Amino acid sequence: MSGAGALRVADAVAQALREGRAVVALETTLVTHGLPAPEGLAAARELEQIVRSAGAVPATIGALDGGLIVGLSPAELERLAAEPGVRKLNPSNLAATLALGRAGSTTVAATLLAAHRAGIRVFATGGIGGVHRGAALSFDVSADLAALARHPVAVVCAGAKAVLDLSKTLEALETLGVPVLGFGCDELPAFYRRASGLRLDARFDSVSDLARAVRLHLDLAGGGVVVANPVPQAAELPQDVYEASLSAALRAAEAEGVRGRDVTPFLLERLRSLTEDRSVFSNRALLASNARLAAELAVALAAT
Ligand code: PSU
Ligand code: MN
Repeated sequence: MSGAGALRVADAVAQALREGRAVVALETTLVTHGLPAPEGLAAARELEQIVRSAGAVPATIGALDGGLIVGLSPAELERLAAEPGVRKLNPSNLAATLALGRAGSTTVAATLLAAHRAGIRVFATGGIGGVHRGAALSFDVSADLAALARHPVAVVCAGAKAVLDLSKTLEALETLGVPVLGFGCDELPAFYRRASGLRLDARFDSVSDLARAVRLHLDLAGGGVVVANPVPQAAELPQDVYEASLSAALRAAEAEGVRGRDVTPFLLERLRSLTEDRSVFSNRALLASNARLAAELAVALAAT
């Protein structure tokens, strides 16, 4: 282990970074809050394996025993997945959780922070957070957006979660100077669906072209970039299932008065039960696809 302050970088990750080899950061909120147990732990292990098979070193990130760990060991990952009451961490509750020595899983925002501090440039997740529906009244905008503006890391995702207001999310990313680069797509993907009707500025069809654009942005702008990779076709939720379950889940959240950090996990769990686990199948498939692309991107960035 190495690192300053609370940051603890696993030896394999630190060594790969020193040698300029490809490293991919992975988050853990999807393990503890995004997928039902035991799917979360299984997904985390699978993603690490995919990253390795594509020639990169995985660095799964989480908080345990007062440390922000970059590269959880298999035993630490298992502990985090099993621990009751794991906190969902973003930059606003990270330090307090570390100071109290409590366990925490990192959202995209907290993972970006840790990846940046450790010197990792590529990160794979499912979907980023963004502007929630009804944000005009609730002010609920994910900390992921501000973190994307601040940390020069490329986040490979299947767009923003469909439970969000996607058009406002895209507007906010533009305001923050965060590019959204489509990989094999012209529109912002909608997580469970390949398209949203919202056009992107740029499309790339090869990893080497994508890597060139990512490198230019990271070097020039000092902030992050979103790489939008649509869910594989075979794992897309059918349009009717998607629309019916999404509106029912949103109505339930409204009726039950769910607020703040609980909104995303609540909606994901509702979608799971409403779609009879098909949303979880889509989620697992898009995560795997994102991990593969992120590893290829990291390899391309390391090679030049
Ligand atoms: N996408 C998923 N499952 C998740 C998340 C995203 O399919 O659990 C998590 C990510 O960690 C993301 C977080 O950063 O939800 C956003 O939460 P909030 O909207 O409260 O910022
Ligand atoms: Mn929120």
